[in-house]
Parts: sequence; C-alpha cells; structure tokens
Amino acid sequence: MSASFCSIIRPSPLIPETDCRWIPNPNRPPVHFTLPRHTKKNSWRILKVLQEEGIGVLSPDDTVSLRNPVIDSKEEEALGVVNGVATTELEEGTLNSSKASAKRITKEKEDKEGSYDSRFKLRNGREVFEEKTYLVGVERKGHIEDSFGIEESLSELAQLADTAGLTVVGSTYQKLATPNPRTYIGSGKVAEIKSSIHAFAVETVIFDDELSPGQLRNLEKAFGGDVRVCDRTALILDIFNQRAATHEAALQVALAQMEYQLPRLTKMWAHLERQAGGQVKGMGEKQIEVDKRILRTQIGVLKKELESVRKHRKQYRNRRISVPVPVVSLVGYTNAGKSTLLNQLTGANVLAEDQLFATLDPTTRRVQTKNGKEFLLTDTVGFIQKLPTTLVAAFRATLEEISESSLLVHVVDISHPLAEQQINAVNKVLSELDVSSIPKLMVWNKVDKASNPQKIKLEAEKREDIVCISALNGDGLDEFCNAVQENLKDSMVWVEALIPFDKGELLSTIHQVGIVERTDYTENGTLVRAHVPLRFARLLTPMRQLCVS
Ligand SMILES: Nc1nc2c(ncn2[C@@H]2O[C@H](COP(=O)(O)OP(=O)(O)OP(=O)(O)O)[C@@H](O)[C@H]2O)c(=O)[nH]1
Ligand SMILES: [Mg+2]
Repeated sequence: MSASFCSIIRPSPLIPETDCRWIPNPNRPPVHFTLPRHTKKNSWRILKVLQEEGIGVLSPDDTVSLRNPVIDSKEEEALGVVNGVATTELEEGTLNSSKASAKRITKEKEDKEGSYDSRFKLRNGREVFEEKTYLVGVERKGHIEDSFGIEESLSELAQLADTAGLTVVGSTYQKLATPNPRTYIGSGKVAEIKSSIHAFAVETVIFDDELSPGQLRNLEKAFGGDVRVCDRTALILDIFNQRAATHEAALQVALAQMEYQLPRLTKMWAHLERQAGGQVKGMGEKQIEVDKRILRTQIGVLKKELESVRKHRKQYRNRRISVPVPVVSLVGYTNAGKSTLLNQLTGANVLAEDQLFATLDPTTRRVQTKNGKEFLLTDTVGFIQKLPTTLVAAFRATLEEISESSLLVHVVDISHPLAEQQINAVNKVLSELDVSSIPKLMVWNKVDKASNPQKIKLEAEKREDIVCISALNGDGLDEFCNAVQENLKDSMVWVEALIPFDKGELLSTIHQVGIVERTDYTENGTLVRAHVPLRFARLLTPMRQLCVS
C-alpha cells in the first residue's frame, strides 16, 4: 500500500497496531511517510498542533521509518553461531556447512531486501510500496440494470488500485441479498479469501464498498491479522492524498481523511480492558474519547485553515466575475478527457494522463474562438461511481466554482464500454451539488477511439444536444465552440442599447462576450440588439434607458 495511505495521522503509541487502519503492514519493510512540500510550508501551524497533540506527521525532508526493519530471528541465530564464540568449538565440516548456510541466508536476505527495494515505485511524484492486493466485491441481489455490474466495478477498483501503486494479484465477489453485518461477506467467502491470501502472499485486501469500522476489524481478525483490510473509500482518499498538488487540495483531502477516521476510532482501546482482566473498565472508553477529541481539534484547525485559503480564492474569483466573460465548466467522469480538452482549446498545460483523478484543482483559462468570441473554461476534479461522501463534502467549495458557471459541459468518454453508467454516476453527483438550474451541454469525447466512430456520430446527430469531438486530435472543436456559444445564448439576456460614439470599448466588449444580432448607426450612437451575459446587461442599463426614451 502506498505510503501516503496513512500519511496524515498515526495513533498515539499506546494504540495497538493491529487495530489501526493506518499502521503499515507488519510484514513489509519500513515505509517512509511524507507530506507534500507545500503542505509543510503552508500549514506549519496545523503540523505543529498535530505534533503537540502527539500525532506524527512527517515532512518530505524527514525520512523516518515507522517500524524497525523486520529481522528474522532465525537468521539472527544462524549468524550468531557463525560469528560468535561458539564457532571456535565446531568441527571444521560443521563450520564450513554453517558458513555456507550463513552465506546462503545472507544472500537470501539480500535478495529479499533487493526484491523489497524493487517494489518501491515512483507514483505521482512519490515513492510507494507495491503491495500485493486482493479485491473483493459484493453484488447485491435486485441490482439496477443501468448501474455498474460487479465485474465492471471490480475492474474499476483494480484501476484505482493501480493508480495508487498497488499490485492486484486476484479478485473475487459474492452475490448477496444483504451484506453480513459482521464481516460484510459470508463465512464461506471469508475462508476462500483466506486461502487466496496464503496462496498469493496477499498483503492488502480491498473491498469495493465502504465497510463499517466493525466489519473492517472483524475481517482483519478473520484473515489472520497480518493482512490489511481497507475499502474503496480509503483507497480513493489515498489517491487524492497522493495527487493533491496545491495547499487547498491537500487541506481538503486531509480533512476528508480525518472525518473518515473519526468513527473508526471506536473500540480501538478495548484491548486494554481485556489485558487488565476488566479491572480498568471504562479505560478504553476514556481513551477513545481522548483520541476523538484530538481528532476533532485537528478537524477544527483544518477547517479554519481551509476557510482562510478559500477567502483568498473567492477574492480572486470576484475579481474575475467583474470581467463580463461567461464561465463554462467542464465536468465528467474521471479520465473522460476534460483536461485534454482544456489544453487543446487554450494551450494550457494541465496534467492529462491515462490515470484516474489526474486533476484535483480547478484551472480556468480564456478561450478565444475563431469568430472572435471569448469565454472562460474551467477544468474540475473528475467524478466516479460510489464517490465517498466525505470527499464530496470536503471538495464542495472547489466544486462551487461549477455552480457559478453559465454553462456546464459534460464530457463523456464515449469509447468506454460503460459510458452510459458513467453518465448516470456524473448526473448523480451533480444532483448533490445543486446545479440543476445551469444549462448543460453534453460532449462525446474520444470518438477516434470508439470501435465505430461513424455510428456514434450518427447517433449524436439524432440527439440535437450532443457534440462529438476528439480532444486529443482536435476533431470537432470548432463545432464544440459554436455549440458553447449557442448554449450560452440561453443563459444571456436580450438587450437593445444605444451606445454613444465615445464608448467604443463597450461596443467591442458586447461583440466579444455577447451575441450581436444587429447594429444600426444613428445620430446619437450605435443601436445594438444582442444577447449579453446578465452581469454585463446591468452595466448597460443607462444605455438601454437611452434607447427606450
Ligand atoms: N484517443 C483519445 N484519447 C483521449 C482523448 N481525450 C483524452 N484522451 C486521453 O484520455 C486520458 C485522460 O485524459 P485527461 O484529459 O487526463 O482526462 P480527465 O477527464 O481530465 O481526467 P481526470 O483529471 O482524472 O478527471 C489521457 O491519456 C488522454 O490522452 C481523445 O479524444 N481521444
Ligand atoms: Mg483532468
């Protein structure tokens, strides 16, 4: 599992490791936990509070091992015999064979370390450990036809695991009417997974749905304690944590991670009561309260920090709003090609790659169309099915940009076999964001990659509200810009205004941001009839009155 899986907080030393989600797997070498540089630079106050509270947060400059390297006690014994005094009394033959066996053990150890070393991979600019991972899903009976099937959902989970730097060694699923409240899956399936764990030397088991804290704990126990169990939500949070490139994104992800962990602290201390034979009854309860208080304090600190970052961004946005250029936001499923489209149209250099969640922060650039029109285009974080609610909540402020746009462009990867299901998943997230009043334009992207591009284009023609493009090679981008203009017209207001000759700059702005239907030159100025953005219409009020009078 990637190092950042548990990079933000780690429990105080008293917490038993087997009970903690974010403690590294005991069977793997030490892992270096880091926070992104900007996080350290900008949120030193948060880090200070966390450290004062006894919570470990490591900076990129502190390379610290969370646990000592695992040394096999048998190896130590064998080496001790060779190197220690005892060896002098051994027969030569025994000595030679001991030396040979010591050499073999050292070589095995070196090989093992070498293979461990080779399993550290650079992902998203960070070093992650390629843990062997097994995926588990549950197909609920009465499954809705237009949602993801279990196999597709598991293959998406495998893609997520790969993005996080994990090595998927196998997967399984079970059909259930209702999940088992104790272990989510049935006991037979638990036993089957346990044997796969042994067969493939699995280090992490990931469930495709969010598990309750109790289910996580029970499953970890059932699998034998050496295996980490986590769920889709934790995996997505981990990817976001790896990808967060700005201060605001890092804060949002940290907040989502802490909120995810808060309910999972329950009963972490129950072992103390068991160890003390019930004499310290209530001790565990108290400690949970202490830990929860610490976590709540951290959440409070993070929220304040986020608030101040957002104030700055809002000021910047207000300045932008004062310019009457309409804002168009790109939304869509992760990997649909939103950033590629922004890059093609504006020459921006936003990271666009064949990985999930390449973009976390919004980027806005000005688009100038061939007919001299302008609009602002905003690229946003992609959506996914079963998007953790903690993430939607944490990213709500970033997503607010969407709610202030004049038009939403829903980018779809039409070459994807589950394009329809992805559209439904995006619509579901959009419905949570209260943007129903904003006009939408659907764009079918990656037409070049589809098995039958012609068929897709014909299909799109039948439905008037769809534009087919290939953001990668630029096909259909002129049609896209025209469709944006047409749709923007719907969000504009109709004005007739008499622009005095000395206000020539206003006239050219109307041409730039609005859609001019007609201009007539009169004695007192230019009479314009046009669709313009609402904000701009307000600026024209005195001239509109002039026109009426
Ligand atoms: N063949 C083909 N590939 C495309 C097209 N548009 C984008 N891609 C590829 O699809 C992958 C994802 O593109 P991005 O632009 O990063 O997708 P995104 O929607 O921004 O993804 P997130 O930021 O993760 O939400 C990249 O490898 C692109 O090169 C297209 O029109 N045709
Ligand atoms: Mg992107």
